[in-house]
Amino acid sequence: MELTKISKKMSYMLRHSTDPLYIDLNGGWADVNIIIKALKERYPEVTRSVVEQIVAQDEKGRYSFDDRKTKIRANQGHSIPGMVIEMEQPEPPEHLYHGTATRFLDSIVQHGLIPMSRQFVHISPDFETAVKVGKRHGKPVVLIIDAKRFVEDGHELYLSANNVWQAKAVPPEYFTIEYLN
Ligand code: HQG
Repeated sequence: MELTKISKKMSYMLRHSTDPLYIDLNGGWADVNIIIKALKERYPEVTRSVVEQIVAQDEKGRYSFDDRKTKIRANQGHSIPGMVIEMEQPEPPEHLYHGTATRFLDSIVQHGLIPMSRQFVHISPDFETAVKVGKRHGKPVVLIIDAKRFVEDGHELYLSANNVWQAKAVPPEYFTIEYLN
């Protein structure tokens, strides 16, 4: 069974679909049965146990069930306007990391980090993860973010349920560029 393809479709529905049947803007929760029904239209083999398997095995922890397992949500990465996902705001470590591609650097240095098509700029807890994220876009480069100073200066920094830090924007004075060999 094509679990990755099914997961991509589900991720799209939970993060980007504007069909109000699927998702509650307040919290990002969707009814599991509605999601299964929608997935079945494309992948008839989908059952509740397939969805449970995808949630349990996702290598980035992209999804959560609610306590009763009647609702499901993506933990981060949404683009739906007005959707509010509950996130913690723990004290950050001194530094966090944003992986990107060298071809974006000119613009990033000029404008700072902005969310582009998502609701938030995604920020990794460690350097290696940032390199992986950057590689998705081309030749990777890592921005080292002064997370502690960023928060001390009054900027909001959130932590998603699957350990991805998120900010509305990161101005250039809060990062330095670490080129990779
Ligand atoms: C760049 C994956 C030009 C930004 C990963 C990034 C991650 C700018 C790209 C998650 C810019 C947006 C997110 C500016 C930012 N000018 N480019 N001013 N500001 N950018 O994919 O962080 O598989 O939306 O550096 O694991 O790469 O979706 O964000 O390169 O956690 O679950 O614009 O996606 O997770 O790209 O990745 P993306 P991202 P999932």
